[in-house]
Amino acid sequence: MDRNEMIKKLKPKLTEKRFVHSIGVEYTAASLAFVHGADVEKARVAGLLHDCAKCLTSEEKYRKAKKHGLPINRSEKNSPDLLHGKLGAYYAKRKYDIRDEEILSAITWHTTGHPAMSLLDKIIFVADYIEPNRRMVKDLPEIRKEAFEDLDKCVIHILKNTLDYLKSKNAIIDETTEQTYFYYVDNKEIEEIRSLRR
Ligand code: DGI
Ligand code: FE
Ligand code: FE
Repeated sequence: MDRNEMIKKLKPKLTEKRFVHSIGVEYTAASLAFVHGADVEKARVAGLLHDCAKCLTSEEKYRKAKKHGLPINRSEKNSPDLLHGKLGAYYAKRKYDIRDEEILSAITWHTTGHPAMSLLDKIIFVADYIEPNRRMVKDLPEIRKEAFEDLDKCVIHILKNTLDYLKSKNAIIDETTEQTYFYYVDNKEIEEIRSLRR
């Protein structure tokens, strides 16, 4: 399926705002792929489709995820919007004919992140947060700079701010979001210790 065909299918599934965001993530992911040496085409496709299941209602997300046999954890049961990554990957495969596991993984994990993400996973996770149409959030200019200079530092910064935000709202925190944060904080520390020894 070429890009025009994907867009023709995707546009009616999203609100205008969500569609504009998706194009923003597509191009931001491509730019990050240039800098970090990832596959630009895969970054574009994953960016374009990452929120393809976002504009269903919470009930629909829960119902469709259940119907298609996707695993649903406790926090997803409480906040079914969290399912739009997994459900999005399902639709990317079934409705947009995406067979590439790297693209499907990046879509699956774009909201919570995941410990030991691939380069493409990280690019989509970050592009989603920094794309130009995103409304201003705390530290965004700094986070945008980090995205092109130190991707892991940027991932940590985004997760830290997301966790702080969720805690301030008393929202239920998905264990994957928290595990991802600790994974990258630990990983960075280990890297720093190694570089001191050299
Ligand atoms: O779909 P987008 O809005 O483009 O971005 P996204 O897929 O990153 O979703 C963002 C929302 O997800 C934001 O409101 C915070 C929320 N979120 C991220 N991690 C968690 C979470 N919500 C809950 N309840 N728990 C989490 O661990
Ligand atoms: Fe999303
Ligand atoms: Fe998004």
